[in-house]
Amino acid sequence: MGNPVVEQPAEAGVPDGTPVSEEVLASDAEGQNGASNGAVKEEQAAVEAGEEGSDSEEEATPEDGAKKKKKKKKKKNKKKSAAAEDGGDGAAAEAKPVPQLEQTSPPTIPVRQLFPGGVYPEGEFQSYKDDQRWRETSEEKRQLERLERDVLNEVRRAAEVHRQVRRHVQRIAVPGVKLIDMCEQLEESVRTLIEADGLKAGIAFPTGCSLNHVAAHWTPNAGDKTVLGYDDVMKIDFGTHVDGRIIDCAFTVAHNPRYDPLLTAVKEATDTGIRAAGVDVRLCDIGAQIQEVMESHEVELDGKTFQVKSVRNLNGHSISPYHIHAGKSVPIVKGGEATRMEEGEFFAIETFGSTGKGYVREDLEVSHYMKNFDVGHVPLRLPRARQLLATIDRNFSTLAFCRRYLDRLGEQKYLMALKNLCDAGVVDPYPPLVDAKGSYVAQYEHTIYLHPTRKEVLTRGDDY
Ligand SMILES: [Co+2]
Repeated sequence: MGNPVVEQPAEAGVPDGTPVSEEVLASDAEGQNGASNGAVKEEQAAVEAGEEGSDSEEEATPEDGAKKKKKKKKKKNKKKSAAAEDGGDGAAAEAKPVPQLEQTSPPTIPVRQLFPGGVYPEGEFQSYKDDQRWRETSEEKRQLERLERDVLNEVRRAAEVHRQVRRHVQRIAVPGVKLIDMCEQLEESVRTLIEADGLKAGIAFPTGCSLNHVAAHWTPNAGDKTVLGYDDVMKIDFGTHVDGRIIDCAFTVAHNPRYDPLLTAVKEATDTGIRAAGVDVRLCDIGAQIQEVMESHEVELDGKTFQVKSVRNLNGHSISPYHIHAGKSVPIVKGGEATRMEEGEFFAIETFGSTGKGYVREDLEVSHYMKNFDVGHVPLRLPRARQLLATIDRNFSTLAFCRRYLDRLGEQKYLMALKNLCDAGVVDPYPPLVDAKGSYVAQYEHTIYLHPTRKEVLTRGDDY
């Protein structure tokens, strides 16, 4: 999910945290536009199998391939010698979980049933840079890593649900599809594959399907008739969670090949951010590298050449349980904060490239809302607002939701009560974020985890 920068210079900033205006809330805009030796061996086996298995399902994306292979070569030698010291029999473990059943199309089989062993596929591992590389062989760090195995396994289940659902969405997101139908299919698939259960597992936030100059935070409200067109650039941004551990991952759909250079720019920018990320890395350094790559690209549309701009007031973010924007922002331009990433943190690395101003403002009808994470109990006088808050607490807690999610719970005529909750500061609205009309914005996003030893791109797939 997109994270707008809060502190912006005077210039028409995004009024994050300001009281909700009537206009923003109710406006009916014109639609959108263990410690045992065995565990060590298992790990080594995993590494080795990953290196040797040329036909493993977890291959890198084509453009990453060359680099990845090079890295792995180096690692391989190191690990091999470690395994030799150990007796070198690290071959036993089933390193790569392989589904025991084939997913249907559309997807209907819970991911848990596809992996009866209860072990879910790992994401793409990347080594930290130079000064943090020692972590990979540190016994202390490796021990710490074993302690988090079970939590990470469940997060990987959420990531596998994301991969399988997006596979399907990529098939149905064709010109002529009604966006509301596409979203509902996507959301139903997530609920089924993750075995949605109250706050224990489910959808993590509204399905973004923002078009063209709309960068983020747009999903259809009830009755919306928007249909995908051949010339549209659509950002599909959806989230899954298990026990509040959120997977936040997005891609862009564009059928007209004229946008390919724009999509390539953003994909490379996001991969640059992921490669730059790591324990002790300054957030501002990541932003500078992302911008450098993003803005080295151009795209020609209707005979005019545009330099692709990083959208300067959108950024990636840290993620903690039930808290999508947990406090740290990962800029996508230079000049950001010097705060550092830390071991054990989850981050959504997302970048947005635009042919417009490279700056977004709030516009259009609101669909996205989220309870303020830091607000405690607020006494509410109006019974309707109290009742709506009970529904929100029970079904979403501090996870983001949209109007359609309230509709399907049977809530009716709730807009005034929702506005009351926003005015009281209990809930915040997240209006669509738009660049200049006529411009095009693309987005790619992955969720990463900073393990004690290495980083893991949890949401990596063979698609992006
Ligand atoms: Co995000």
